[in-house]
Amino acid sequence: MLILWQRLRPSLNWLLGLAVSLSFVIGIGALPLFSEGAIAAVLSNSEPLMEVSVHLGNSAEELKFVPDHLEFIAGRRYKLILDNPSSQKHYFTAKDFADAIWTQKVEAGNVEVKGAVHELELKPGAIAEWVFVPLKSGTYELHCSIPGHSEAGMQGMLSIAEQQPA
Ligand SMILES: [Cu+2]
Repeated sequence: MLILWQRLRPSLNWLLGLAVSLSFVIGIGALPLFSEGAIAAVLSNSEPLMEVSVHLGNSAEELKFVPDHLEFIAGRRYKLILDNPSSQKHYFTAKDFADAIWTQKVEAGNVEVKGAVHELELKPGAIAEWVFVPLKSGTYELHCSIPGHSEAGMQGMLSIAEQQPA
């Protein structure tokens, strides 16, 4: 399953939102028919959406992510809810992590963004929801890219565990 996702990932990044037609676009011979079903299963409601929250900073203006370590399981679908309870803007910058997941969408306010995302900027009081499927297991770094913030402690770890056999 994981190997399948790893093989699919680059295609998915190019063709976000076109999951069902993917097999046709790439060529039926290149991908087994199973892939279409696998994507559909993850996108369908039968796959529960796991909600995880992370705060960028806090009301005491400490420069940290709360929590600063998040764990995901490959192949599941997540909604990561980011908010900024502090009075200054912060970034959620996780480029390698973003390359290890398939982003379905990011929702903020009345806007829904589809496509690969590597970094989000949250102004004070902002909330964003990032819906994605982790694909590649590993441990990835997270930081805020505002000068000085990472050095002051605004960094963290995002890990993706291999999917357990059913
Ligand atoms: Cu920051």
